[in-house]
Amino acid sequence: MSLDAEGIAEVLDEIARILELNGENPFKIRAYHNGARFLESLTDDLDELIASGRLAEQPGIGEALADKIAALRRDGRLDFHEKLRASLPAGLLDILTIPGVGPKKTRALWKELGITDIPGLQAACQEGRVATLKGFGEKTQARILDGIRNREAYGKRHLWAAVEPLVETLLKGLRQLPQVRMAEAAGSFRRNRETVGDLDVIVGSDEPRPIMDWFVARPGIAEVTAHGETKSSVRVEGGLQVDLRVVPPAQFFFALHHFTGSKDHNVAMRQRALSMGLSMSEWGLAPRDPGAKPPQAASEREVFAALGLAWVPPELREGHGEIDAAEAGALPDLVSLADLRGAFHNHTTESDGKSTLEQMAAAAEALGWEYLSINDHSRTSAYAGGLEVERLLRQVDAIKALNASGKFKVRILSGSEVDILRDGSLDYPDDILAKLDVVVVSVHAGFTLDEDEQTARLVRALEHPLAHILGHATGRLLLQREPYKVNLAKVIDAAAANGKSIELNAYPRRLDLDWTHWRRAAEKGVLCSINPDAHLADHLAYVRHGVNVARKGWLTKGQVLNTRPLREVLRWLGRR
Ligand code: DGT
Ligand code: CA
Ligand code: CA
Ligand code: ZN
Repeated sequence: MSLDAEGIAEVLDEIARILELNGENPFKIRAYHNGARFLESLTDDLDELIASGRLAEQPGIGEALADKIAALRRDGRLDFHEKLRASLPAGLLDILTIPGVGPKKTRALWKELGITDIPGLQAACQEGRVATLKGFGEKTQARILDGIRNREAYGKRHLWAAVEPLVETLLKGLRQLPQVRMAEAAGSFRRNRETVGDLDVIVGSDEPRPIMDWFVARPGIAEVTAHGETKSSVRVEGGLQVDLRVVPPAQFFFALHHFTGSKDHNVAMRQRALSMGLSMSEWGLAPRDPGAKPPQAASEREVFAALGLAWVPPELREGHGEIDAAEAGALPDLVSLADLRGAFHNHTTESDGKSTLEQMAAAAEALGWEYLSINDHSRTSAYAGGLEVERLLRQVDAIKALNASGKFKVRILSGSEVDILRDGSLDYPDDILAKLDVVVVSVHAGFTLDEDEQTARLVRALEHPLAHILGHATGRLLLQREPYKVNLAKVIDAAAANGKSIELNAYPRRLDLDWTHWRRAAEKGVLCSINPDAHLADHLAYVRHGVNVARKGWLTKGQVLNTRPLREVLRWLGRR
């Protein structure tokens, strides 16, 4: 593969940077930069220059550089360049991509502090070592840290819950503009994906220009990456990209449907349209017969109706059989937030929570719940203030007393988030577990067991007669920590066989068990518990995120344990 002039210029610039990192002679370094600038501004034909031998005569080029350029043109690579690259620690060139950190600074970091990659640099900044270097100081150190953080943010997806506030302000602002007829968020955000790559917003209007101008002038925008007639893109502080498209109102619902996706869903819709003699795009539905009238849509429901389908809720549009279900009238009646009557798995100040038992009870009461289960950590999770048996029993008594006091109408259930130990046994003896209303069992250590061991461990915990609910089944932290290796099919089977519930942990960074597993789990008869894992009274509201994901997993009210009234829940728990 050969390189064009621009590609060759990039290689020459990189050679110059490596030479500078190696502390080479400045004239040599400049020669490569000059060569790169020459190539970038080249208007003559490069092949002709090489073939005629005139390349070496160009200002600032010379024989040696001309040979290298010719080799890069011919082979697309250069031994000299590759050897230079190999002479450096692998992560060193990455450091150069941080704004304000050039070759000189990078060389100092490398030679003085032994820093050879970005994680090493970040750690050194956090420890304050970079500020002590000659020519750096506190300000530079802080700027480098910011640069690293932004670099990460830019490359990353974003938690759904972190994007939501922006969506709300943006839609509110758009809908107040006189030119805006309709405005909705689309894409992965509308589909309730747990993370969002970029945010897609669709507006219906006949007057796009002022909307575009308004959009790119929003506060909190770090960079305007496109400002067009009907489409603009910005990067907001924190790194999220937002794409805004304006379409004529008559196209709005077709565009909204198209840009909601997913791609797989769109492909299936387009195939269905074709089989009906229609071609489908973001512009609308066009009949193959030129004499026929194109279908119109005054709502998204009418887009689906034009294809003979019931409206598919956006969260189901993943190409997982939703179109067949829509055709058969077999779409699930999805669970909603209003269906919840309480929640399990909540922490208090007794372990690592920040709100007291009474504050938690008051918050649950304010939500109109019938019950709230307190499940502080067990003794092995000492790092999280796990409760020794004595303290757990005192908490059970305190909860009894609170319920008896009549201070709150909400019924507090006593429980624990009991550690599943390495061998799958539980962290309290059975006679203690038997005193609790709700036993949530969770893994908090031993993430590195191999898949068979981890699976056997979870299965054993689920077989424990006193366990009720498996907490955060895979231990994942979205955008932070991968799930541990475990055979979820076997875990789901074990839960079904033993009549246990699996949690849908509603903490925005967990949302574990993942939405992709719920349909199968529910079909096997596993009850879902949508649990906030609250560490603060305000966190009880996280159940909202859990409901979003439960809907994405096709779950109905009947498949979620905490939609049931207290009486039924107590019966299910074996506490009546
Ligand atoms: P993201 O941004 O990675 O979280 O995921 P999405 O689903 O928001 O993807 P994005 O922003 O690339 O595109 C938004 C929607 O637009 C996508 O779900 C479906 C539609 N779309 C985009 N590109 C294509 C395409 O090449 N083919 C089809 N059929 N649809 C597309
Ligand atoms: Ca998107
Ligand atoms: Ca997009
Ligand atoms: Zn936990």
